[in-house]
Amino acid sequence: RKLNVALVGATGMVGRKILEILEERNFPINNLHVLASSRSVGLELDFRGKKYIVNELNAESFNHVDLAFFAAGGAISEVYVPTAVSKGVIIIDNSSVFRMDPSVPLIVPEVNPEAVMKNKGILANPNCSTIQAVLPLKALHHSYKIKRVVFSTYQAVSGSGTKGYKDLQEGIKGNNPEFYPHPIAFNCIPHIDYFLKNGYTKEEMKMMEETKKILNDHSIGITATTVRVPVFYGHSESINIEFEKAFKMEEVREILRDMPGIILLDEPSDNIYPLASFAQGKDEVFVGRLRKDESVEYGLNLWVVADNIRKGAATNAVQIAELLLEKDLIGCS
Ligand code: 11C
Repeated sequence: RKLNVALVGATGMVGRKILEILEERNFPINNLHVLASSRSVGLELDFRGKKYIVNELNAESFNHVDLAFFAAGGAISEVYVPTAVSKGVIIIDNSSVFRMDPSVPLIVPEVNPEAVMKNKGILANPNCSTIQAVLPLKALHHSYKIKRVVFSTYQAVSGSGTKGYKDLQEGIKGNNPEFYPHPIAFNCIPHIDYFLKNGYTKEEMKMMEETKKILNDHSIGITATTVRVPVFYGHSESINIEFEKAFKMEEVREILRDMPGIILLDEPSDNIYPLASFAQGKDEVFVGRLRKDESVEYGLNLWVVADNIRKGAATNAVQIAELLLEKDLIGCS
Protein backbone atom coordinates (compact mmCIF):
# COMPACT_ATOMS: atom_id res chain seq x y z
CA ARG A 1 0.00 0.00 0.00
CA LYS A 2 1.47 3.29 -1.12
CA LEU A 3 0.13 6.72 -0.25
CA ASN A 4 -0.15 10.03 -2.07
CA VAL A 5 1.62 12.41 0.26
CA ALA A 6 1.76 16.20 0.44
CA LEU A 7 4.42 18.06 2.40
CA VAL A 8 3.51 21.65 3.27
CA GLY A 9 6.48 23.83 4.23
CA ALA A 10 8.80 21.51 2.32
CA THR A 11 11.68 23.99 2.15
CA GLY A 12 11.82 24.87 5.86
CA MET A 13 14.13 23.24 8.38
CA VAL A 14 11.51 20.73 9.60
CA GLY A 15 10.02 20.18 6.12
CA ARG A 16 13.40 19.21 4.66
CA LYS A 17 14.05 16.89 7.59
CA ILE A 18 10.64 15.21 7.13
CA LEU A 19 11.60 14.48 3.52
CA GLU A 20 14.94 13.05 4.61
CA ILE A 21 13.29 10.85 7.22
CA LEU A 22 10.56 9.62 4.86
CA GLU A 23 13.41 8.48 2.63
CA GLU A 24 15.49 7.00 5.47
CA ARG A 25 12.56 5.01 6.83
CA ASN A 26 11.39 3.96 3.38
CA PHE A 27 7.88 5.31 3.91
CA PRO A 28 5.53 3.90 1.23
CA ILE A 29 4.84 6.82 -1.14
CA ASN A 30 3.11 6.77 -4.50
CA ASN A 31 2.96 10.46 -5.48
CA LEU A 32 4.77 13.15 -3.52
CA HIS A 33 3.74 16.83 -3.64
CA VAL A 34 6.19 19.32 -2.17
CA LEU A 35 4.46 22.57 -1.34
CA ALA A 36 5.54 25.94 0.01
CA SER A 37 4.85 29.65 -0.23
CA SER A 38 5.32 31.56 -3.51
CA ARG A 39 8.85 32.49 -2.35
CA SER A 40 10.06 28.92 -2.76
CA VAL A 41 8.15 27.95 -5.89
CA GLY A 42 10.39 26.35 -8.49
CA LEU A 43 13.04 25.20 -6.02
CA GLU A 44 14.10 21.60 -6.48
CA LEU A 45 14.20 19.06 -3.66
CA ASP A 46 15.81 15.61 -3.86
CA PHE A 47 13.86 12.57 -2.80
CA ARG A 48 14.93 9.00 -3.49
CA GLY A 49 17.26 10.11 -6.24
CA LYS A 50 14.62 12.16 -8.05
CA LYS A 51 14.13 15.93 -8.24
CA TYR A 52 10.80 17.34 -7.08
CA ILE A 53 9.78 20.89 -7.97
CA VAL A 54 8.22 22.94 -5.19
CA ASN A 55 4.70 24.09 -6.03
CA GLU A 56 2.75 26.90 -4.44
CA LEU A 57 0.31 25.87 -1.74
CA ASN A 58 -3.32 26.56 -2.63
CA ALA A 59 -6.80 25.12 -2.08
CA GLU A 60 -6.32 22.68 -4.97
CA SER A 61 -3.10 21.26 -3.57
CA PHE A 62 -4.91 18.47 -1.71
CA ASN A 63 -6.85 16.83 -4.53
CA HIS A 64 -5.93 13.11 -4.67
CA VAL A 65 -3.82 13.31 -1.53
CA ASP A 66 -4.11 10.70 1.26
CA LEU A 67 -1.77 12.16 3.85
CA ALA A 68 -0.37 15.66 4.39
CA PHE A 69 2.41 16.77 6.69
CA PHE A 70 2.15 20.44 7.69
CA ALA A 71 5.40 22.14 8.74
CA ALA A 72 4.85 25.73 7.64
CA GLY A 73 3.84 27.40 10.90
CA GLY A 74 0.57 28.15 12.63
CA ALA A 75 -0.83 30.74 10.21
CA ILE A 76 -0.66 28.32 7.26
CA SER A 77 -2.04 25.41 9.28
CA GLU A 78 -4.96 27.51 10.46
CA VAL A 79 -6.05 28.22 6.89
CA TYR A 80 -5.13 25.07 4.98
CA VAL A 81 -5.58 22.21 7.48
CA PRO A 82 -9.39 22.60 7.42
CA THR A 83 -9.30 22.78 3.60
CA ALA A 84 -7.32 19.54 3.41
CA VAL A 85 -9.50 17.79 6.00
CA SER A 86 -12.62 18.70 4.03
CA LYS A 87 -11.12 16.80 1.11
CA GLY A 88 -10.65 13.67 3.22
CA VAL A 89 -6.91 14.09 3.69
CA ILE A 90 -5.36 12.88 6.97
CA ILE A 91 -3.16 15.61 8.45
CA ILE A 92 -0.13 15.42 10.68
CA ASP A 93 0.30 18.99 11.84
CA ASN A 94 3.53 20.24 13.34
CA SER A 95 2.12 23.61 14.45
CA SER A 96 0.59 24.39 17.83
CA VAL A 97 -2.79 25.49 16.40
CA PHE A 98 -4.74 22.26 17.03
CA ARG A 99 -2.68 20.65 19.78
CA MET A 100 -4.94 21.48 22.69
CA ASP A 101 -8.19 20.88 20.77
CA PRO A 102 -9.89 18.02 22.65
CA SER A 103 -10.91 16.39 19.36
CA VAL A 104 -7.31 16.30 18.08
CA PRO A 105 -4.97 13.57 19.35
CA LEU A 106 -1.53 14.85 20.37
CA ILE A 107 0.78 11.93 19.73
CA VAL A 108 4.17 10.63 20.73
CA PRO A 109 4.07 7.08 19.35
CA GLU A 110 6.07 5.47 22.18
CA VAL A 111 3.86 7.16 24.79
CA ASN A 112 0.20 7.31 23.73
CA PRO A 113 -0.19 5.36 20.46
CA GLU A 114 -3.77 4.38 21.41
CA ALA A 115 -4.89 8.02 21.05
CA VAL A 116 -4.55 7.87 17.24
CA MET A 117 -7.72 5.77 17.13
CA LYS A 118 -9.75 8.86 18.06
CA ASN A 119 -8.53 11.03 15.19
CA LYS A 120 -11.04 12.86 13.02
CA GLY A 121 -8.58 13.71 10.29
CA ILE A 122 -6.07 15.83 12.22
CA LEU A 123 -3.23 14.51 14.36
CA ALA A 124 -1.00 17.01 16.14
CA ASN A 125 2.74 16.64 16.56
CA PRO A 126 3.75 18.07 19.95
CA ASN A 127 6.29 20.79 20.67
CA CYS A 128 9.88 19.53 20.49
CA SER A 129 10.70 20.15 24.13
CA THR A 130 7.53 18.30 25.17
CA ILE A 131 8.20 15.23 23.00
CA GLN A 132 11.54 14.36 24.56
CA ALA A 133 10.24 14.99 28.09
CA VAL A 134 7.21 12.71 27.94
CA LEU A 135 9.13 9.52 27.10
CA PRO A 136 10.83 9.19 30.51
CA LEU A 137 7.84 10.73 32.29
CA LYS A 138 5.42 8.19 30.82
CA ALA A 139 7.67 5.25 31.74
CA LEU A 140 7.94 6.40 35.35
CA HIS A 141 4.37 7.69 35.80
CA HIS A 142 3.10 4.20 35.18
CA SER A 143 5.10 2.78 38.11
CA TYR A 144 5.24 5.57 40.68
CA LYS A 145 2.54 8.13 39.73
CA ILE A 146 3.98 11.58 39.22
CA LYS A 147 2.77 14.30 41.56
CA ARG A 148 4.82 17.26 40.30
CA VAL A 149 7.36 18.12 37.61
CA VAL A 150 9.79 21.04 37.28
CA PHE A 151 11.15 21.53 33.76
CA SER A 152 14.22 23.69 33.07
CA THR A 153 15.26 23.65 29.43
CA TYR A 154 18.37 24.55 27.45
CA GLN A 155 17.08 24.81 23.89
CA ALA A 156 18.98 24.92 20.62
CA VAL A 157 18.58 27.80 18.16
CA SER A 158 17.35 25.45 15.40
CA GLY A 159 14.10 25.37 17.41
CA SER A 160 13.51 28.85 15.98
CA GLY A 161 14.20 27.65 12.42
CA THR A 162 16.72 29.20 10.07
CA LYS A 163 16.36 32.69 11.61
CA GLY A 164 17.57 31.54 15.01
CA TYR A 165 20.29 29.43 13.44
CA LYS A 166 21.57 32.44 11.53
CA ASP A 167 21.56 34.67 14.62
CA LEU A 168 23.94 32.27 16.37
CA GLN A 169 26.12 31.80 13.29
CA GLU A 170 26.44 35.55 12.82
CA GLY A 171 26.63 36.30 16.56
CA ILE A 172 29.74 34.12 16.91
CA LYS A 173 31.35 36.39 14.30
CA GLY A 174 30.39 39.45 16.37
CA ASN A 175 27.31 40.52 14.40
CA ASN A 176 24.14 41.77 16.07
CA PRO A 177 21.04 39.55 16.28
CA GLU A 178 18.24 40.03 13.76
CA PHE A 179 15.74 37.58 15.23
CA TYR A 180 16.28 37.24 18.99
CA PRO A 181 15.82 40.30 21.23
CA HIS A 182 19.37 39.82 22.62
CA PRO A 183 22.63 38.27 21.40
CA ILE A 184 22.43 34.47 21.58
CA ALA A 185 26.15 33.89 21.05
CA PHE A 186 27.90 33.43 24.43
CA ASN A 187 24.57 34.02 26.16
CA CYS A 188 21.42 32.34 27.54
CA ILE A 189 18.04 33.94 26.89
CA PRO A 190 15.19 32.97 29.27
CA HIS A 191 12.59 33.79 26.66
CA ILE A 192 11.20 31.38 24.02
CA ASP A 193 8.13 32.43 22.06
CA TYR A 194 6.13 35.33 23.53
CA PHE A 195 5.24 36.34 27.10
CA LEU A 196 1.73 35.69 28.40
CA LYS A 197 -0.18 37.63 31.05
CA ASN A 198 0.74 35.11 33.77
CA GLY A 199 4.46 35.79 33.28
CA TYR A 200 5.18 32.46 31.59
CA THR A 201 6.24 32.26 27.96
CA LYS A 202 4.12 30.45 25.40
CA GLU A 203 6.84 27.76 25.17
CA GLU A 204 6.63 27.15 28.92
CA MET A 205 2.83 26.87 28.77
CA LYS A 206 3.09 24.47 25.83
CA MET A 207 5.35 22.16 27.86
CA MET A 208 3.02 22.28 30.84
CA GLU A 209 -0.25 21.77 28.96
CA GLU A 210 0.90 19.36 26.27
CA THR A 211 2.59 17.08 28.82
CA LYS A 212 -0.66 16.69 30.77
CA LYS A 213 -2.63 15.99 27.61
CA ILE A 214 -0.18 13.36 26.32
CA LEU A 215 0.08 11.63 29.71
CA ASN A 216 -3.70 11.93 29.96
CA ASP A 217 -3.43 13.16 33.54
CA HIS A 218 -4.40 16.71 34.42
CA SER A 219 -3.74 16.19 38.12
CA ILE A 220 0.05 16.48 37.73
CA GLY A 221 1.49 19.81 38.92
CA ILE A 222 3.93 21.14 36.30
CA THR A 223 6.05 24.27 36.06
CA ALA A 224 8.64 25.19 33.43
CA THR A 225 11.40 27.65 32.65
CA THR A 226 12.52 27.48 29.03
CA VAL A 227 15.83 29.00 27.97
CA ARG A 228 17.50 29.49 24.57
CA VAL A 229 21.18 28.57 24.62
CA PRO A 230 23.96 28.92 22.02
CA VAL A 231 23.69 25.35 20.67
CA PHE A 232 22.75 24.65 17.04
CA TYR A 233 20.98 21.30 17.40
CA GLY A 234 19.67 19.37 20.41
CA HIS A 235 17.49 20.47 23.30
CA SER A 236 18.68 19.60 26.83
CA GLU A 237 16.33 19.50 29.79
CA SER A 238 16.66 19.20 33.52
CA ILE A 239 13.56 17.37 34.76
CA ASN A 240 12.82 17.29 38.48
CA ILE A 241 10.07 14.84 39.40
CA GLU A 242 8.20 14.23 42.63
CA PHE A 243 6.39 10.87 42.83
CA GLU A 244 3.50 9.64 44.97
CA LYS A 245 5.35 6.41 45.72
CA ALA A 246 8.80 5.31 46.86
CA PHE A 247 11.19 4.10 44.16
CA LYS A 248 14.48 2.24 43.93
CA MET A 249 17.17 3.73 41.71
CA GLU A 250 18.01 0.36 40.13
CA GLU A 251 14.35 -0.14 39.25
CA VAL A 252 14.15 3.36 37.74
CA ARG A 253 17.17 2.57 35.57
CA GLU A 254 15.56 -0.65 34.41
CA ILE A 255 12.27 1.07 33.58
CA LEU A 256 14.05 3.73 31.53
CA ARG A 257 16.25 1.15 29.79
CA ASP A 258 13.15 -0.83 28.82
CA MET A 259 11.25 2.17 27.45
CA PRO A 260 11.24 2.17 23.62
CA GLY A 261 12.88 5.29 22.22
CA ILE A 262 15.07 5.95 25.28
CA ILE A 263 18.80 5.33 25.63
CA LEU A 264 20.17 5.53 29.14
CA LEU A 265 23.57 7.25 29.28
CA ASP A 266 24.40 7.38 32.94
CA GLU A 267 27.98 6.59 33.95
CA PRO A 268 29.01 9.92 35.52
CA SER A 269 32.29 8.54 36.89
CA ASP A 270 33.34 7.93 33.26
CA ASN A 271 31.96 11.33 32.15
CA ILE A 272 29.06 9.61 30.40
CA TYR A 273 25.83 11.57 30.32
CA PRO A 274 23.61 12.90 27.51
CA LEU A 275 25.00 15.75 25.40
CA ALA A 276 23.38 17.78 22.61
CA SER A 277 26.47 17.19 20.45
CA PHE A 278 25.94 13.43 20.75
CA ALA A 279 22.15 13.50 20.29
CA GLN A 280 22.41 15.52 17.07
CA GLY A 281 21.46 13.38 14.06
CA LYS A 282 19.91 10.61 16.20
CA ASP A 283 16.29 9.66 16.82
CA GLU A 284 16.45 8.46 20.40
CA VAL A 285 15.90 10.41 23.60
CA PHE A 286 18.97 10.23 25.82
CA VAL A 287 18.53 10.17 29.62
CA GLY A 288 21.17 10.44 32.33
CA ARG A 289 22.39 12.19 35.52
CA LEU A 290 19.90 10.10 37.48
CA ARG A 291 19.90 11.01 41.16
CA LYS A 292 17.51 11.20 44.07
CA ASP A 293 16.25 14.64 44.95
CA GLU A 294 16.76 14.42 48.68
CA SER A 295 14.89 17.66 49.39
CA VAL A 296 11.53 15.85 49.07
CA GLU A 297 10.26 12.39 50.04
CA TYR A 298 10.17 10.73 46.60
CA GLY A 299 12.11 13.02 44.27
CA LEU A 300 14.19 12.25 41.18
CA ASN A 301 16.36 14.38 38.88
CA LEU A 302 16.96 13.57 35.22
CA TRP A 303 18.91 15.16 32.35
CA VAL A 304 17.16 14.53 29.03
CA VAL A 305 18.54 15.37 25.58
CA ALA A 306 17.27 14.83 22.02
CA ASP A 307 17.68 16.19 18.50
CA ASN A 308 14.88 18.77 18.37
CA ILE A 309 14.53 18.66 14.59
CA ARG A 310 14.48 14.84 14.38
CA LYS A 311 12.68 13.26 17.38
CA GLY A 312 11.41 16.71 18.40
CA ALA A 313 9.69 17.29 15.06
CA ALA A 314 10.28 15.35 11.83
CA THR A 315 10.91 11.82 13.12
CA ASN A 316 7.96 11.98 15.48
CA ALA A 317 5.70 13.18 12.63
CA VAL A 318 6.79 10.30 10.39
CA GLN A 319 6.37 7.82 13.26
CA ILE A 320 2.76 9.05 13.63
CA ALA A 321 2.21 8.33 9.93
CA GLU A 322 3.71 4.84 10.36
CA LEU A 323 1.37 4.26 13.29
CA LEU A 324 -1.64 5.21 11.14
CA LEU A 325 -0.56 2.67 8.54
CA GLU A 326 0.07 0.01 11.16
CA LYS A 327 -3.41 0.51 12.59
CA ASP A 328 -5.06 0.62 9.17
CA LEU A 329 -6.31 4.14 9.77
CA ILE A 330 -5.26 5.49 6.43
CA GLY A 331 -6.34 4.43 2.99
CA CYS A 332 -5.39 5.21 -0.57
CA SER A 333 -7.23 7.53 -2.92
C1 11C B 1 11.64 26.16 20.08
N1 11C B 1 10.14 24.44 20.84
O1 11C B 1 12.62 25.50 20.40
C2 11C B 1 10.28 25.56 19.96
C3 11C B 1 10.04 25.24 18.51
O2 11C B 1 5.34 24.73 18.95
O3 11C B 1 6.31 23.46 17.52
C4 11C B 1 8.77 24.48 18.23
C5 11C B 1 7.54 25.31 18.34
C6 11C B 1 6.32 24.44 18.27
O4 11C B 1 11.71 27.36 19.80
